[in-house]
Amino acid sequence: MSIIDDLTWRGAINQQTDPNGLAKLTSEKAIGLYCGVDPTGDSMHIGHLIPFMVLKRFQLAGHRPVVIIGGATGSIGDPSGRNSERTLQTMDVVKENARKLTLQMEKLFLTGQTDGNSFTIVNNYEWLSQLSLLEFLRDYGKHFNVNTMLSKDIVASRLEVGISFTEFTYQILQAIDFHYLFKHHDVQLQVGGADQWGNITAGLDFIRRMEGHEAQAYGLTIPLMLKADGTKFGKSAGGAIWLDPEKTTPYEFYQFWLNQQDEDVVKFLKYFTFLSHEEIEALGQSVQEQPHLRLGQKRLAEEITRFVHGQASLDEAQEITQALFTGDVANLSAKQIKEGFKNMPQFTAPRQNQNLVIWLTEIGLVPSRRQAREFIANGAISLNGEKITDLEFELSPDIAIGGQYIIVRRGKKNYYLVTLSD
Ligand code: 485
Repeated sequence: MSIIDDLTWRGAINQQTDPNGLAKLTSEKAIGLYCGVDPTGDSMHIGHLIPFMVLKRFQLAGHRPVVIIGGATGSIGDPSGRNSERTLQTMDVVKENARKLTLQMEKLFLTGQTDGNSFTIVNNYEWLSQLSLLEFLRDYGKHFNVNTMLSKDIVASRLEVGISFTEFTYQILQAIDFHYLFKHHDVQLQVGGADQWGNITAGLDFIRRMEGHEAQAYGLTIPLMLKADGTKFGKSAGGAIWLDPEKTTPYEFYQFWLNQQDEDVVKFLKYFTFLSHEEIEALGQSVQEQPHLRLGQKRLAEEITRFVHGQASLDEAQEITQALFTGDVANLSAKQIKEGFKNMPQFTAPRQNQNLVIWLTEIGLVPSRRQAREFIANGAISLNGEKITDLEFELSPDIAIGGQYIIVRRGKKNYYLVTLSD
């Protein structure tokens, strides 16, 4: 199956500038293609992953992906999809963000790669920062028609509230990039999310102006991801799902995928895994016939966590998941506890021996001693995985995991993390 047919099957194509031309070209030879990202933040999130996984699919099919880190464009900010002017960030912040995104990108494209696979990463600050004002106006600006620029959705939708000359000019910068990569990296295709259509077509127009009408360059966009229930994709209660393990731990990342609705699983397997069509269809059947097994969700969470964070982090995430499910938490490491309990209720307790009933009420975990006694007598309380039913139980700080943590579980599902203070 051709790469374009595969993308179509995955539902990953929104618009194409010339579907037949691109299908023909990609079946005839290995092409260069690119997608850009702006370092407006210090990490990518899972929404960014979709176009880059499309690039990766091209790479696996023998094509040559190029990634642009927008050190220059990111210092301006794309007006696409925003209804108000951005506040400029300092160049230092943009630079630091660019460094972080470059590392994330290298991890995605280089890990587990065999030598044959080509991958290039460039920063558009390299060439865009070299343009002088007069060069910009004479060699580039002259080829852009303001009427066409105004008609782009992104600009048109901003005319009422206003748009600065700076943001208005953004599309020219992205167009210069496409032309630059066309000339210097033999790139013939730009990929992006649906909101990038206007910028991508601006680049194609510019390439044709400069290189003639026969120039073979193409654009392809990916649909905006929606969930079956209409809510926004990619957000959890705690906000965006980041690729940076410091911002979203691998355990949280794994859990996010594990908890997806049955209705969304097949769509996500198609977008976020490299599993074959047969494997995805079999998982889809399992989700329909035996939804309680959650095989689709499990496989999805495994594949994408391994791809983004590696096997070791996946193993840890699964160990934490398993321990919290069975209640057998005593063998978790301090690091695993920190990850797994990040979003659970937290308490602190002084490092001293104390009667359990008093301890539970004094740290505020249970509202009254009467209730604490009731819970304990009913066998509802366990400490680090061990059920305590003795009302006279004397709690010693020695039981803390890593000298720091005591995990309290009440009933089957309620976990609390108590950190001993010094
Ligand atoms: O030559 C280019 C320079 C910069 C860009 C692209 C080509 C970045 C682009 N203008 C942009 O703003 N991208 C967004 C970003 O950086 O967060 C998002 C898009 C989304 C998808 C994703 O990047 O909104 O649709 O393309 C990778």
